[in-house]
Amino acid sequence: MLRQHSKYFIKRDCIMGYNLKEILAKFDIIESIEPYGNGHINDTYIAATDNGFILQRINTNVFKNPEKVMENIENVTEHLRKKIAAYGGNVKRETLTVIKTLDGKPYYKTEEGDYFRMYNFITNAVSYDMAENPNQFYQSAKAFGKFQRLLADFPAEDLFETIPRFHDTANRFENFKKALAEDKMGRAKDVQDEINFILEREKDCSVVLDAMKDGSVPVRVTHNDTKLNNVMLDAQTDDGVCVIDLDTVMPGSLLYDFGDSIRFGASSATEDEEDLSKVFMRMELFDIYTKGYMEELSDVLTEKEIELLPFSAKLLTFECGMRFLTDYLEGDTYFKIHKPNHNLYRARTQLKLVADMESKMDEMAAAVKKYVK
Ligand code: ADP
Ligand code: GN1
Ligand code: MG
Repeated sequence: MLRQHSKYFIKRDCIMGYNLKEILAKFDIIESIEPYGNGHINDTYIAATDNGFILQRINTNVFKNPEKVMENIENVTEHLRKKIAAYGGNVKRETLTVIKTLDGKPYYKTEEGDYFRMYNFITNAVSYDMAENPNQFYQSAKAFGKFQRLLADFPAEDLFETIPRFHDTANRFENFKKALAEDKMGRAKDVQDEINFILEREKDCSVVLDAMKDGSVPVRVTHNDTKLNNVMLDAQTDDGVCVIDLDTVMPGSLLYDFGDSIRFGASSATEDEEDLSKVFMRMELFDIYTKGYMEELSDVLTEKEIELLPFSAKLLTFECGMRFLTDYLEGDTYFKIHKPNHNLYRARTQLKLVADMESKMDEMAAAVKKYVK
């Protein structure tokens, strides 16, 4: 929709009510601009094509403190840049670079209070909503694993919690129950099966939280949003190039990162597939992701982390399904939707995946075992 209309709006230097040409000028860039990407949260635009720039409007409904978000991202990318330079990598391609405004700020705040930021465009690289072949998914595992390794010595206490309790699944469960009790839109009556499916699984919510409390699962600096489309792969070789979407880099568990990657990338279908008969977890993709991740990280994983890898896939899928259904019950205020009932379709794929994963826990554990050194 947005794409169809973009040319019309570009003629007026204005997209969706934002005068983006004027905003680009604040970063000292005058180029053509159009909507870009498939993220659910921020508004993303591409400015020019060759060695271009990515302009994003930060979603301040989701990120209440965008200035702190940018402070985190500057600190994290600075840390990554030093590491990449030390091993002789390409600092312009292997991490995001925040482009400052003419007055030296990492964002531009409009008079209306919108926050825009600019990144270098990662050239000759692609992000996928679904892997075209298993190797792409394997490469994404290596990229996220490497990201984890490079940030292992980043001081977690220096990071601002951009979304409090982001992967606190027990708290997500409470929020779900609240949305259900309020039933603002009168939608609960139509989704009783999905609701019951979630309510039956309350006990799963605290497993990782408890393990973090007793220390068997350590707190690490994690990405927390490790969807396949948050990593750029080389357009020719499919090698991992750059982990992007750094808004939620926060202290967390490595299980969140592993689990969320499996949730999204090991599915046989897209996140919003309406035909549920097409949706299941592809065991060969779970296997190859585990291989790539373990190649990068097997020496740092604790015994408990290894034990919980299969469970984390189910947990993060459950959590995401619950979040989609919560948003559906609340009237679609969090995730961007592109059609009626979009969040419901998304919730259904996640719950279908959870059920499938439950039947494959032993197979997943066996796959993990193959890659433990
Ligand atoms: P959201 O938080 O909404 O998911 P992202 O930061 O993930 O936003 O950006 C959305 C999409 O835009 C990504 O999936 C990717 O395809 C593209 N993108 C984002 N940043 C860059 C970049 N620096 N270079 C190239 N493409 C990018
Ligand atoms: C959102 O921003 P994006 O599209 O990469 C969401 C994730 C969800 C994901 C589901 C900040 O990710 O937590 O898992 O959608 N990001 C935020 O697709 O809430
Ligand atoms: Mg994204």
